[in-house]
Amino acid sequence: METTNAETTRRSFDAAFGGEPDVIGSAPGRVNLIGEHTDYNGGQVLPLAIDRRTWVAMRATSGDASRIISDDRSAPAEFDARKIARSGQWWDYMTGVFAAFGSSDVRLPQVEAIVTSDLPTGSGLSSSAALEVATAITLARLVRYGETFRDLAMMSWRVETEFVGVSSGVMDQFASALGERCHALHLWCDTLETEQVKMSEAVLIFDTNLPRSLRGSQFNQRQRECEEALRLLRERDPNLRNLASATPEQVRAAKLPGTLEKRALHVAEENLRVEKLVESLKESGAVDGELLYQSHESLRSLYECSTPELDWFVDRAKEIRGVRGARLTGAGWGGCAIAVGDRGALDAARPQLAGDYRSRFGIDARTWLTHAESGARLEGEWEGEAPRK
Ligand code: NG1
Repeated sequence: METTNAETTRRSFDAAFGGEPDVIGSAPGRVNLIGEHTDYNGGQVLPLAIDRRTWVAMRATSGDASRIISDDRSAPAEFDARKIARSGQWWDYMTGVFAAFGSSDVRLPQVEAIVTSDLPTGSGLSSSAALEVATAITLARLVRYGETFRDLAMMSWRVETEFVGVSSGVMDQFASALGERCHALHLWCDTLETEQVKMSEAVLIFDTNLPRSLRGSQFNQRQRECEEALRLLRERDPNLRNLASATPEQVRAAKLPGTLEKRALHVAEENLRVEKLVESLKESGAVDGELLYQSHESLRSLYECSTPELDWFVDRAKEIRGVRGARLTGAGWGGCAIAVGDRGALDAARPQLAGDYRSRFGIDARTWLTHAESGARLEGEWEGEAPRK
């Protein structure tokens, strides 16, 4: 993918609309280090913002229609910023943000905007959250809305769940908005408390490039199973806050029907693993890789969201010297896995892993070496001005 940055975005804006944008904002994708399928169960997660991002350059116009162009050559969006309707198109992630601003007291101008990105879509790196958050901070600056990045992350999450209609937890938007360079974001998804945890290790992202056809239906089914498990656990303990706050002992003692017990055990144990991994990072600055392997095994056998391709990657990663841990990341049923360890070893292993994967499954994997990067930001001269982190 071509190099994209604030400057190339500014030039693309000039080429498309003539002249300078009023504001440029950007927001990154994310990978989750640990804490999988815990966010919508009120648990803890530990994502990091990655070094791939989406930029939005925007200018207010006096016309009576708005126009957004995307550099990936998908159809441009034309809409009335004051009368937003859901379209089922890619720009819903952006116009949903306009709708959210419009429902507060802010009078929105019409806009011209361009979107550029070096973040792959549809791979489980949260390109949709990046687009929502980049739009939210850019529009907030344009209309001088006094919200914090945290508020804008919440707003972006509501766009995803209520406007676009994808039910998910808050992890993606928070990671994209609040991530910091060389830190993972420890987020409690029930209280929305956050903590920055130092994390300077290299992360290899391995995209299995599998069609995620089962993901939607299976993900929704898991959410329903978790709700049902929580309902049954509450019959014994009405004060149980959420599924992630149940202890593994409590889950076992409840003698839930087999499938529900497996789902609930994964969530309860995974939540504890997040705490342990945070401890290991604070104590030694290194990721306890064993916890990543345990997380994967639990996702495979209890949550049943892995695939042979993801399992293959984790098994292969174990054989590489310098790799300390690996697991699937994101919802599963395809998508990405990660390996953490020595940067040189991870980088050197990429061609071999991709080649072996191709021989084994006949699919071209994509790999990226990444690290914790800064979350959403206003670019250039707008840097440091409201909205605030
Ligand atoms: P992916 O598969 O990376 O989109 C999804 C959810 C997250 C979280 C993880 C599982 C969406 C947009 N995101 O991530 O909020 O629930 O699964 O931990 O559905």
